[in-house]
Amino acid sequence: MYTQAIDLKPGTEPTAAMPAPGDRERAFEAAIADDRRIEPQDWMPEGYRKTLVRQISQHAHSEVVGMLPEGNWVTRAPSLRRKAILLAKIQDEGGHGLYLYAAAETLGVSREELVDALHAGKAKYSSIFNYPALTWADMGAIGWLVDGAAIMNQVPLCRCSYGPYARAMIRICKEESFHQRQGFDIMLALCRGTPAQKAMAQDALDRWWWPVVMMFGPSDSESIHSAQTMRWGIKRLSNDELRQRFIDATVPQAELLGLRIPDPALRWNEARGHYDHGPIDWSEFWRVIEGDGPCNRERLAARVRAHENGAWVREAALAHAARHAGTDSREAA
Ligand code: FAQ
Repeated sequence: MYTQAIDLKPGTEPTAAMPAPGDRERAFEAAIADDRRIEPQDWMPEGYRKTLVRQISQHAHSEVVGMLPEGNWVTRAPSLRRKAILLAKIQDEGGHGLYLYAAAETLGVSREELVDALHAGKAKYSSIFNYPALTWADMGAIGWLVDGAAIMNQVPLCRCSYGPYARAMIRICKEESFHQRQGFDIMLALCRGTPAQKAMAQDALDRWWWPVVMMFGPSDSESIHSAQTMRWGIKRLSNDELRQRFIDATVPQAELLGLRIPDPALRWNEARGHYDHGPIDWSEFWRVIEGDGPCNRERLAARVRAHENGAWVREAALAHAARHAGTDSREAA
C-alpha cells in the first residue's frame, strides 16, 4: 500500500517538558480507553498514524474520483432544477475531498504526496466509482444507494478517535444526508412515472446493488485492518455490521419505490431480526480494487488529466501568495 512509499514525518521528538516514551504510550492508550480524542499535537504510535493516513486519504480520493460518474450527467440532466441540484452535490463532494485531505495533512503528509500516490495507481479509492453511470436513473441510484452506504459507514466515523477526522465527518454526514435524499427523490419520480421510466429505475438498481453491498469492504473474516482499527477507535463498527445495517434500512425503501432488489436469497430472518442476503461475489470486488473494474483506467486517466490541466491555477495561486507575502514583509519593514 502506498503509505509505505510515503516518507511520513517522524513523530514529534520528546523534549524535557514531554512525557518519557513509556508514559506517552500509556497516555495514548488511556485516551483511547477513555474514548477521548487524539489531536495532531498528541503523541501517537506510528501504526495509528499510518492507518489514519491510509484510510483518510483513501476516503478523500473516493470523494474526488466519485465526482466523475455524476459529472458525466451534468449536461444531460432532464431539467434545470435537477441540473442545479446535481451540480451542488458534485461541488459538495469536491469540498469533502478538501476537508479530508486537510485532515490527512495534520498527520504529517502533504496533499501533493497523497495525490501523487493516487495518480501513480498506488493509492486506493472506493471500488464503487469504477462502475459506469449509464442512464439518468444511475444518478438516482448513486444518491440513494452509494450515498446511503456512505452515510451508514460515516456516521460512526463522527466518533472516530482522531479529532480532525471525526470533526470533518460531522459536516460531511450532514451533506451526504441531502445527497441520499436527492437520489431517492430521483428514484421516486422515475418510479411514479411511465413504465419505461420505472424500468430504467429497476435497471439502475439491478446494476448498482451488488457493487454497493461490496462497498463496505471484505467480510470481517477477510478484513485485515478491522481488528486493530476498531481497537484504536477509528472504525466503530465492522464491515459486515455496517453492510447488514445498510441492507436492513434499504429493503423497505425499495419496497416503497415498488422496486425489486436483485437478490433471490434476500428474506427477513425473524430469529436474527435482520435480512439474510445471498452470497457476495468477492472475486469481482478484488478484481475491481486491483485495477480491473469496468472504469478503473478511465477514472484514473480523467483525474490525472484534470490535475495536469489545473497546473496553471496552482502556479498562479502560488505566485499570487508569494507576491502578497513580499508586500506584507515590505509593509512590516
Ligand atoms: N474499495 O481490512 P479492510 C463516498 C481495501 S465515500 C476499495 O476491511 P479497512 C461519498 C482496504 O483499503 C466512499 N478498497 O480495510 C460519495 C484494504 O486495502 P489496503 C469511501 C477497499 O480500511 C458518494 C483492503 O481492502 N468511504 O462514497 C474497499 O479496515 C457518492 C482490506 O480491507 C470511505 O473511504 C472498497 N470499497 O476498511 C462520493 C470511508 N473496501 O488499504 C461521490 C472510510 C476495502 O490495505 C458520490 N473508510 N478496501 O491496501 C473506511 O471506512 C474503511 O477504510 C473501509 C475499509 C470500510 C472502506
